[in-house]
Amino acid sequence: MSTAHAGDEPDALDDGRNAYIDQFPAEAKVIRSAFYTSFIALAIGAIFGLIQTLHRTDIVRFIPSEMYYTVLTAHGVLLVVTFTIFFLVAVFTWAITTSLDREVEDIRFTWAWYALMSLGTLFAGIAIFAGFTDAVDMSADVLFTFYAPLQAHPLFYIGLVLFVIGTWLAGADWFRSWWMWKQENPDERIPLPTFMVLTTMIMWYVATLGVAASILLFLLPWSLGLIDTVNPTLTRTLFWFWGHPVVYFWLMPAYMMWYVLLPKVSGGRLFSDPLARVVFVLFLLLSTPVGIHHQYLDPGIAEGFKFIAMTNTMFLLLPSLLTAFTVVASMEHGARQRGGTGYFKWLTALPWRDPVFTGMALAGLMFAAGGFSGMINAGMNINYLVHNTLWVPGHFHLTVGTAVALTFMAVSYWFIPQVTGRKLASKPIALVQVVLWFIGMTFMSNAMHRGGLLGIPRRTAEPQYEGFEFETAVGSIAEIDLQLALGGVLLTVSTILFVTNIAITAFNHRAPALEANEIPEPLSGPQDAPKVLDNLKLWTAIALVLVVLAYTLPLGSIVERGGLFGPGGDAFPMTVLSVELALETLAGYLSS
Ligand code: HAS
Ligand code: CU
Repeated sequence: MSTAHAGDEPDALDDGRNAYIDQFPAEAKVIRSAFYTSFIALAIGAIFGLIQTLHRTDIVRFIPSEMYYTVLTAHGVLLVVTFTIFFLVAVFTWAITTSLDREVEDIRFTWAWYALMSLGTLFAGIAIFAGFTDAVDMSADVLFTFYAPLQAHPLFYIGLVLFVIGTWLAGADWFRSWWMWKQENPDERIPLPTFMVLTTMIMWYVATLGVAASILLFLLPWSLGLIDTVNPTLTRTLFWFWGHPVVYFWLMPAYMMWYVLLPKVSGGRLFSDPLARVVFVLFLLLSTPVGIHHQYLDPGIAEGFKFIAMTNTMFLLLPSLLTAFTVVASMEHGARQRGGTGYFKWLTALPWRDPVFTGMALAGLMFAAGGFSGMINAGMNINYLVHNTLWVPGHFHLTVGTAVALTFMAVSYWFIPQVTGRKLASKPIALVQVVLWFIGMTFMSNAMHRGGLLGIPRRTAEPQYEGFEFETAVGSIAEIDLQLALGGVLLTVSTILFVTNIAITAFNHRAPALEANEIPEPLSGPQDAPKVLDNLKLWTAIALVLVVLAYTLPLGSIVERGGLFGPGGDAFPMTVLSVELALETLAGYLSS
């Protein structure tokens, strides 16, 4: 593992030879492609975001309201699936190669999963964008939560399947690297970044079982016309089986950045490697058996099961609270290395002019608020107040929309020079960009939370009901709308600054000197972590047991009550008919 103590002589630093692109030129190419794909999705997704805020607040309407769901689906899918997950695969490939200090086993395989993910995105994208025109009979206005009764064109589901298989293969690639490394280093602890990748991927393998079952057994056959009904509660439950853990699939790479890169750019070292391992193990164990907290208001699931999901969710706060502690402690260590003193005065010694640092620190700060609104969501009774209101988008624009997105943008200013060898086009603009995101999101998410408490619904082009006035205790609806729109505009400006800065960097001249691609050693290293933490088989087994415990009874009772294919729904005659039809066509074709 390439490591260096922060206090060491910067022998390898600044000689321009130890950047990632110099160490792993072939991998740098794949990583670059994944980053660029991710940023294209960000740019397009952001435009739809602006259209929505201006539409909902009735300030400017670019589209007829009937098109709102198409816009919202494109916004959601491009940002929370394409932007985040392409970014993740880039960062994870970097983490594996850097921390194991070895190339991928077969670069063609790496390109293959990248290609499969891209193809999946293309298919799903075509289905979504076709919704904008009547020229083709195709649409996928199903929102990023694509469960029944909304139905998409089969191409949308096929695209998702290819995309997910792509991520599975990516995971296989990383596991293989680790396995080969382990044969050569049987007695060594798993390097921390690799440990984070592996635990995240095991969590992902478990979680995707739900969405795979939902798409392959129900939604895809249903949209192909092979079965004529589905059980909506069942597909919703299978969706949330995956739909909650996917939020940690976005968060865990951001956490990796807070654990690995933030201490480094703060000028210090990670406070504790063992605590970081505990956090990732807890996410692996607890991310999946909580999905029902998205269904507190769903009829057809007994209260007891909801209560269990709530209890598990409250336990799941622990890894984030541990993270808050460890990450702030590491920042403090960095600040003190830089001469910071006092109880709080050390904060001023941090490198606030560095966009990589400031972006991540502001993302963390906002996540403290986002985590808090998450705790409120998670309370079963208080959830009744906020569910399906604008409060929920307020919550997730702080979490995925800031903790994750702002961290990703901030670290891009470090990564893009590393994987291209080029000089960052403008550091001051980068700094303005991250601060602007923070300010824009403060306006937008605060307004969303407040609006939600008044009962303004989410996911509608026309939030104002006719003949009904929302009552505000402070301010007015007009003022909330204005803040929402102002926030949306600032976020758009911030995105434009980000994408332009990165695009110019990609074509910029070669950086004369780049920082070395090294990860400082933690203050308390893996030698202080109990060996059992690295026992991936054990954690996988426990994670599976918890999932079985949390889901068997609810799924069983949903199927018992509503039927596997919905009340009265019977898949088999349709399937048999379609097979018969296919055989007849084939026979006709052969005999002609
Ligand atoms: Fe959530 C709904 C509960 C975290 C995303 N969530 C959503 C939806 C999304 C989402 C997208 O229980 C909407 C889905 C839809 O369309 O319907 N969420 C939680 C809880 C947490 C949580 C308990 N959510 C996330 C994360 C997301 C995300 C992370 C994306 C990445 N969420 C819910 C519930 C719902 C929900 C219900 C359903 C609502 C409904 O009714 O529909 C927890 O994981 C949060 C724990 C976090 C903390 C904060 C710790 C603080 C830290 C900051 C450290 C500070 C630093 C900076 C580093 C306890 C780590 C220091 C800086 C200095 C300058 C010193
Ligand atoms: Cu959740």
